[in-house]
Amino acid sequence: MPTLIPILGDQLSHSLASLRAVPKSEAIILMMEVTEEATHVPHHPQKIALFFSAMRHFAAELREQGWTVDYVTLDDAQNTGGFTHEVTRAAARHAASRIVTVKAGEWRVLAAQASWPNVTLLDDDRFLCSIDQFAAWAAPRKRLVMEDFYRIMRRQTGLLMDGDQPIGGQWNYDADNRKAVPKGHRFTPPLRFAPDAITAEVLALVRTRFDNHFGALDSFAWPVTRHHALEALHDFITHRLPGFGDYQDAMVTGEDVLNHSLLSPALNLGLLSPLEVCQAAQAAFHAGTAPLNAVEGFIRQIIGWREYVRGLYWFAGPDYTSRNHLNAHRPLPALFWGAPTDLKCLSEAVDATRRNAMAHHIQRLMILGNFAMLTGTDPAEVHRWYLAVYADALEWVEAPNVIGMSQFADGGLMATKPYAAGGAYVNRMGNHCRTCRYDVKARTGPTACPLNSLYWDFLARHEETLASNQRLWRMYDGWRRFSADEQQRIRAQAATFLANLA
Ligand code: FAD
Ligand code: DLZ
Repeated sequence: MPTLIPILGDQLSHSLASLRAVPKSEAIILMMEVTEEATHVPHHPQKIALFFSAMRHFAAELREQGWTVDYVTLDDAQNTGGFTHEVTRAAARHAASRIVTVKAGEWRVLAAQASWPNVTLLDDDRFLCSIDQFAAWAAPRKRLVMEDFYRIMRRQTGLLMDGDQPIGGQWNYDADNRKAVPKGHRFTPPLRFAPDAITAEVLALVRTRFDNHFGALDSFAWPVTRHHALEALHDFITHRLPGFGDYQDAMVTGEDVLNHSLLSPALNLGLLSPLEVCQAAQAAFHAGTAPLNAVEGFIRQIIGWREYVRGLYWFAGPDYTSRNHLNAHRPLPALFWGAPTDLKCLSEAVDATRRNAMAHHIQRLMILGNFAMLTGTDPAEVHRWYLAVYADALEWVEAPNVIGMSQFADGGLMATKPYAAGGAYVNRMGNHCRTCRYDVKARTGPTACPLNSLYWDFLARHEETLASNQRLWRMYDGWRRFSADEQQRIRAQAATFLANLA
């Protein structure tokens, strides 16, 4: 009797543990397009198309390699719309004696998998740090400092190491990576992948079934196969990695990508492995085609942040996404779904999200996340929005970044202080303020940048909870230096803005 191997949409790796565990001759692979996964949050149409197209291409590759694949499409009349029913149906259809599958990257789906009959759940070993290794590191610690974790990963992988010491003598070159983009600087646009027949069919399906979801579909150009993903990697290493560090935190009106890699969707679907991506970057450093600050910065995002947030997600437990340390209960403002806003930094970030199912890190953290936190938006709603709109959003990576890093809703498990900023930060890191109707220098008055009053109002509102945080002393000192009248004007300005925020 055959063994059923369900493979989920973010498990598209030919070296997947379940494919190694069962001989081809005994295996029936099951892949399922299910409504529940596409709608439990209203995913961006490009994200749904990316997953379905990559899944269909992966199934075709497996068949070419001689695997038997049972692929249930979304429009299959028998499709029940959920993983558990589809697995049960397939187990009966194939008279499977057992089910072998890799653990999902989300508590919700893991719980469903555990309910499948006669199932063996295998660890997902496509990460450099196992869940157990992270837990052993995290458990005795009071604070989970990413930099400490990162150094362990550097030593463990040997990336950019000279024996036991970091190449170049420093572990971290972040201080060199905050440059402003010179006026007129040209970035090389990333490779775009024109839809083939499989993708075109998926795009038509998604257009029909999910046309009420937020986001544009026509601009779809994501890598959907491993072959594509390797081309995208090569393109990044050649054209954008050399300048990756310099402008890592920059924002430029009209530039969606800058020197970012756009590799997160391919990494998170399993089309690329984190180690091969880092090794390609390291090779560019050794070949002299990319400087150390760029290569170290890039590798740190992957073996540092990416592994760290994954470990933290599982370490923190299944209730992590309902944490709300700052007691924030405002519904998500309509501008997140494209309602007009005069704040140029926000309209740029939301529009990039709508067009591309993507926004770069600083837009996610310091524009959208900052605005949500300053306005006291419910972190659970913020989390659901991020999970829905980004092509790379899977809960294990999205939730710690949103709940922990951007909303401080976990009370400091991840970030040592809230990433709160007023207009001065946005002005320093990019050029949006130059074409914004608001005056970034003003705190109050009809043309004052709303981020300024919101920032001070946020600090004032949370004084009891946050003022003892050493990293915020300077900010609270600044607040206390304002006269009582000025404090009152600032808070009134913020209150008016919040009252009008539909
Ligand atoms: P690059 O800037 O080129 O970075 C290279 C790679 O490093 C990325 O592809 C990614 O794999 C990894 N990386 C960088 N930063 C992080 C990070 N903080 N956490 C984990 N990996 C990181 N990343 C996701 O993959 N999925 C998400 O759903 C997601 N949600 C986020 C939400 C918020 C509020 C914030 C602040 C960050 C989020 N990130 C998420 C992290 C980061 O913004 C994206 O990984 C990055 O923007 C992807 O674009 P890129 O591939 O061009 O990244
Ligand atoms: C994101 C996504 C979507 C939109 N659709 C599917 C699907 O139809 N079938 C599938 O196997 N996976 C899909 N995924 C990815 C899953 O949501 C992801 O595998 C789980 O959340 C576990 O991380």
